[in-house]
Amino acid sequence: MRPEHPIVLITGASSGFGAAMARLLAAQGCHLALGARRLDRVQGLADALAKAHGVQTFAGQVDTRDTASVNAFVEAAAAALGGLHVLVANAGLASGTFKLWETPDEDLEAMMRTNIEGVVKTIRAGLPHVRKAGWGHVFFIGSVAGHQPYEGGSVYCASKMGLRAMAHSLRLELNGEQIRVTELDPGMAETEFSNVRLKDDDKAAAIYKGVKPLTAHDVAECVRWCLMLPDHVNIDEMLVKCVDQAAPHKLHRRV
Ligand code: NDP
Ligand code: 8X3
Repeated sequence: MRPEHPIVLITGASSGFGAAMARLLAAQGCHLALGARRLDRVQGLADALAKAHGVQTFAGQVDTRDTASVNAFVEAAAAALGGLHVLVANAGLASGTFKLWETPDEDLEAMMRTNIEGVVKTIRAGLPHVRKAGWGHVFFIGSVAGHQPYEGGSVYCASKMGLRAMAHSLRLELNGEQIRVTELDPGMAETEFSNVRLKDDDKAAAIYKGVKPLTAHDVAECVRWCLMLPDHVNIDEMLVKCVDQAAPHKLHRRV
């Protein structure tokens, strides 16, 4: 049965989509477990949201690439909050814009380990708690890149296509249980994503020049909507782009 105040675990909550989801879901009365490598950021956010909304929060340092780190974070979160109902596998990144044959090992590993392995490790650790609760929801944060590959994005696009496969498989594997599985695939949104990808703030800012991209709040609103729908309704996939982006590389720029 749906709890009055679902307990939601979000990875990548120190920035962008994850932080926006935390803000929006705390305002809905959800209790929150927030994880990222930058503990100061998630701790500050967790403390502020607990104070502002009277919800319980837990903040933990986690590197989703590392099994021991993920397991410790998830177990500490579940112990502190009394279980888990919702998992948001959001932590992820693109690293570089290399052509396939140019991709350095370091960037290849960063993307595949975070976007594929990190998602598996997060859900693998959290799912026993969700199943124990008997009601839950798992969100995979994919990308338009998982639908339409583009030049300079082969590994990132592959990781997000792989994530789509995992979401499909998990939904089949959980059929018969009251656990919804949603794959949310945003298009371009102005967060720290491009700063991380390009390692250059000026180049990152140029990506959004003349365009009105999605905001992190827009994406968080999609999660809130999927979560608040009646229990028998599952949004399998949601592809959401700003109006200016008809396809990853088909952008309407005003300047
Ligand atoms: P941000 O860079 O703003 O946020 C990424 C978050 O992931 C940060 O909180 C970061 O925290 C966390 N993270 C990265 N690596 C790890 C790790 N190894 N362990 C734990 N946490 C990690 O980008 P977005 O909010 O935009 O990205 C969130 C998700 O959305 C990603 O999966 C991205 O691929 C996807 N996405 C983004 C789009 C965009 O245009 N912005 C569009 C479509 C999808 P920390 O560094 O503190 O660990
Ligand atoms: C991020 C959006 O278009 O840069 O996933 O791949 S895009």
